[in-house]
Amino acid sequence: MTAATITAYIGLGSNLADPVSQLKSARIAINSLARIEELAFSSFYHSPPMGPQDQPDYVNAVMAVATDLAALDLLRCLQKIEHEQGRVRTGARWGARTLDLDLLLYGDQQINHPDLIVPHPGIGERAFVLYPLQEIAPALTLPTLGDINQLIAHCPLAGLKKLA
Ligand code: ROI
Repeated sequence: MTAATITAYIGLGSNLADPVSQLKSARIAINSLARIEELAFSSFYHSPPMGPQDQPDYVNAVMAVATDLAALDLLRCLQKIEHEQGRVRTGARWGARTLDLDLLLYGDQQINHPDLIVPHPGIGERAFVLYPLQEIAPALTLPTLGDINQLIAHCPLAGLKKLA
């Protein structure tokens, strides 16, 4: 990778069609992208749905990668993997999904683009993002949001459980 290598964090989530397999396949797909290298991958976490409750529980994880892809190019790659793994956007906001890949952080950059907001909105309050993120980046400072440990201190587990 070039000198312009950035550490990015990707949130993975699924609550349909064997979520653990969905996340394992997504990890393989991300690793087979050009110009991306995995740095770390968290445990899998079981989490009750945030938002509408009439949907299955989720499995979530967070992955750190080194990349010299531009943030929007990385986003497009992640969206392509979502579609390849059968994600259908039903139009229902916050509904069940086979695979959700969120670009959580891209180095220490703040991005406000019509297609991409980084840090990903809401991550400061989401147990299913913060706990796996802390597992792989225990000393992280998030742009605009601050110390991961401070965020965790104010974020109840909300039923989040690490899978064995
Ligand atoms: N809830 C949980 N627990 N995990 C998710 O990944 C997740 N993703 C979403 C919504 C529907 C907001 N709820 C979630 O997009």
